[in-house]
Amino acid sequence: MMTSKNQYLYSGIYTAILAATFGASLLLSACGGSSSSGNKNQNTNGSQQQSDGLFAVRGDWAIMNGEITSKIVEQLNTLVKNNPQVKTIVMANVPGSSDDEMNLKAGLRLRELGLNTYLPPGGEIASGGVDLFLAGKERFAAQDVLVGVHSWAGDGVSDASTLPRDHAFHKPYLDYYKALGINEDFYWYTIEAANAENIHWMTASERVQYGIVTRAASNKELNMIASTASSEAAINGMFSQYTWVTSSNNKPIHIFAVDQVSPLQMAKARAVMTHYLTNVEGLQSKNAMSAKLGDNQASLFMFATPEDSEAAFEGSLGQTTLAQHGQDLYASEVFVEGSNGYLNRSTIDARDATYEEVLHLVQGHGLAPAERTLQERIVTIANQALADKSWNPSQEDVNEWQAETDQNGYTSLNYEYLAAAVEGFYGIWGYSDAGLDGYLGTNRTVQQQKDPAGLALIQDIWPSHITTMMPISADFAAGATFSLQYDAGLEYSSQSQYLSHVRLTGSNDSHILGNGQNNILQGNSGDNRIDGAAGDQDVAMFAGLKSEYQIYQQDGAWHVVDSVADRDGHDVLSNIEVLAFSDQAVDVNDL
Ligand SMILES: [Ca+2]
Ligand SMILES: [Ca+2]
Repeated sequence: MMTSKNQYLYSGIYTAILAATFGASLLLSACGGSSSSGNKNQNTNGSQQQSDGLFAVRGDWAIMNGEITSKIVEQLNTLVKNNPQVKTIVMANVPGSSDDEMNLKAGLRLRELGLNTYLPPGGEIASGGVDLFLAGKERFAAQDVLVGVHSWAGDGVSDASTLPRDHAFHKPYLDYYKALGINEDFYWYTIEAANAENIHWMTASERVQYGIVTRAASNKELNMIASTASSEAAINGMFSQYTWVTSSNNKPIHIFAVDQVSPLQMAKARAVMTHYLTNVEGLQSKNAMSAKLGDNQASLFMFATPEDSEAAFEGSLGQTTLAQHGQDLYASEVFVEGSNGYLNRSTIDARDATYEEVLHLVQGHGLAPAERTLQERIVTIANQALADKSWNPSQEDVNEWQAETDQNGYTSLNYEYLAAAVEGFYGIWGYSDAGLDGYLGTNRTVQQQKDPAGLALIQDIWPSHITTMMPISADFAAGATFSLQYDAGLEYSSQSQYLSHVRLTGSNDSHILGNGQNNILQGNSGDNRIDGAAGDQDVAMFAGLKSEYQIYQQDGAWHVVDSVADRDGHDVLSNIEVLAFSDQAVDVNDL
């Protein structure tokens, strides 16, 4: 009698949001649905991936993407047999099952194995996917997740809600929930919540009422962190945090971090890496360099200090295979947007090296080996910039860089030049009269005058604005407005003018001013003013379902008031065209 429970659809606006938040490659694997042939073909990872593609293993996490089929019990058994270390099934996007009978068997097996289930940031489960999630011994979730339920139909039944409650067809589900310790009220609620053709996204209070999750995800879990992301003991012992960027050939480009690196610093490094690897129409394709990074198992290693990094590379980390294609970055040189270092860079004795170090990884282990013609062009322009003194490193540095030859046969000189030119392009040195290693192009106007070939090079590869979502530090002060527009009175705005999408974190009552881009902006749990400024598709994002907010217009501004405490607060919006909730995006003209 078992039928299928399945439903999932994305609207266009979520495609844009997911692209900004996770990058295009992760977007693909997150964009599934029973009618899409995509989710069976997308997970073609390397050795860590099961051949059938439902699970991708990262240390003790198994990341699940796609529809549940009649093979689910077999897939689960294969997963734990081949990966006995797996403790948690991360349900990134599981839209439903095509075989409920096998799905419920798999759930009982999952519980028997004592596995946990996790709904990561942006995670979505619906229908049969929810049934499997409930089998987790411990079930935890990020805040911005979707849990969809509905009734079932089939085997001559138009809708389960039309059957009497003592009908035998209900029994397998009731027995299943009972075995898992879930109250049978949940089953009756699901078949009334929406018919089989529709879906009901559970509100925050419904998720609490029916015990969907047993606890919230911790900060580290939110960053998809595992202490055993790699099988190499040296890495396991050193790094407590892990995340990754998915390459164009669907392999992980690793980001490891020690305890002292904050989750937002990791998020920034990931956003910068994703930006470098995002395809933009009309510009250099990133597919080949991204695939090369994936093939190389490229790794960014985030340490507290340069001394820690040096000790690690001279020690056991240097012996690992991952270190062969590794790049380090220190917590002391990652300035999260809105943090003190970011806001007051001219007054502190440090600089934000995120763009530089992540670029070194992308170029050295992706671009240079995969795009030889482009790499040769970079070398030529670097030599020219050095000769005509638009770039002025010390002779000592030049000597040192020219003595270092990498795996691609290039010296360090061109890597250092490209970083200087990219930092100039994205305004990182806009407050100063000289950039990295004396690079004169501290803004695009000067870059055009002093280093036109360098400017043209960058504009052929990367877009004018950062394409990914940047988090703003929880320290950004209450009452202050984070500006994405250039303002001579705001030193940091030489850089922030090139951002497109930002989200406030923490709980301060701080504000955001967008720019001429179509911005995607998100407040924090405080009361925020969010201004999209120019642009005809500025989006304000909210964590919950539309039904959980009171929305009204007052004095020409939209007020959006969250009914769930400590989540989105009371935000006031101007020049915003779209409100994006976790279940739907709404044009303000339709409110
Ligand atoms: Ca805008
Ligand atoms: Ca808010």
